[in-house]
Amino acid sequence: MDISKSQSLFDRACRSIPGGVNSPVRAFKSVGGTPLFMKRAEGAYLYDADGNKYIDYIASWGPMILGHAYPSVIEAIREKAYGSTSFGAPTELEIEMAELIRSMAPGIDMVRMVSSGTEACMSALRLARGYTGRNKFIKFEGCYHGHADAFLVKAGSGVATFDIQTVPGVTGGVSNDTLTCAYNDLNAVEALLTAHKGEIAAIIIEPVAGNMGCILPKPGFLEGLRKLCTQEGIVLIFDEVMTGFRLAAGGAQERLKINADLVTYGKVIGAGMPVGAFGGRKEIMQHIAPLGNVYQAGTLSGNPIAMIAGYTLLTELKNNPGRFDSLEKKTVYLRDGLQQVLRESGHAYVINQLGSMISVHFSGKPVTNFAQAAAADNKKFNRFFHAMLNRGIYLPPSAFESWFLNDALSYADLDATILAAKESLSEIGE
Ligand code: HOZ
Repeated sequence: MDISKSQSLFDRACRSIPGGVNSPVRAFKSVGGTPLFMKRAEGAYLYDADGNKYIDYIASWGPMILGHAYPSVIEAIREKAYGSTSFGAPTELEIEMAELIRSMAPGIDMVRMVSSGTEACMSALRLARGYTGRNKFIKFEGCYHGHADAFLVKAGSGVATFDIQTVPGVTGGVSNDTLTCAYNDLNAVEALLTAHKGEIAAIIIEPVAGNMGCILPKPGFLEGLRKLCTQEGIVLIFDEVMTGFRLAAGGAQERLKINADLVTYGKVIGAGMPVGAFGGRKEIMQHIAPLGNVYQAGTLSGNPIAMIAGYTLLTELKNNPGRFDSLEKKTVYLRDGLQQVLRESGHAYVINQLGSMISVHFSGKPVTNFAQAAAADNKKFNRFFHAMLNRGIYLPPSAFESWFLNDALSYADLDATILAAKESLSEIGE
């Protein structure tokens, strides 16, 4: 495969952009090789600068639920842009967007728009602290809630991919208030609550984790967190940046039938435009400025282009709930096909899947937390990644990321992916 244009773009990028990329995971640093520079994408396919075509399993890390360049979304953006790209003043569309989110996601009395998932999580944490008057919070090892200082402790995604133990620049003063324990370990949470009685403002969690590969909550785990939070007056925050409007119209809350107190969303609600939001119970949300004193603001918040893109995508999802079934059927088809070729290959493997999130860990043991994900043969994943890429399949360039399916994928694409996996597995060696 000729990737000479990507190679020369990367060389050029490295002269002006740190590491040649604007977000670390996409640098391919852990899997090795040259990151591919994309030119365009349509439906289920990505096209790089050299004109190579790939079946996409990243979906811009979640939002392209119906595929890239979805016609009604593109048309809505085009039309809206003629009316200006930003006002810094309120618009009716923001109310419509808030009402739409409330009508789809359970337990959202009020919602505040921001510009990214990072902002959503950082603002939700500030709000939880302001509301409870407490400083500490619990996050889970391998969960990633964006790059705000407080969350860069035992974080997943790029922090795990590059094995960064402590992030220079995050002060002890900040990280001392971040308590961590293993995903799916309710006893560890209880121990932290006992040790820090009355000090914990929030527990934040990805209800289905997507930043250490895909990892599912064990039965009873989220229910246990819900109960503990209610008992102790702790704000339960679901980070639904990946799961929101993907696992169901009402996200993980609907799919898993558990309500959080606050929920954070990201790129999905902008159909891939830079946007995020946090919302939840009125009793808590009313502490946000200008109703309350927990300050949070942004000129780009509620940006008209981001709003119309997200509004169009979410409306499509709301009006066609069959799209979630279709997506899930495709994911189960892929899972079963991968399972068969993995079994035949003799490689030890674990596939975790829920809805349209799925990932493969090369491990002989169940993968239910970060330590288990890290103990898998991730060097083998890196070889698998390249073997798949050479066959035109674009997986996340790290074992610590979930794969995301989009509904533009055809069954022929899935068959091609399964065949590529079969060939790749025999190529990568032990
Ligand atoms: N942190 C993102 C995945 N969990 C990757 C972002 C990107 O490189 O676009």
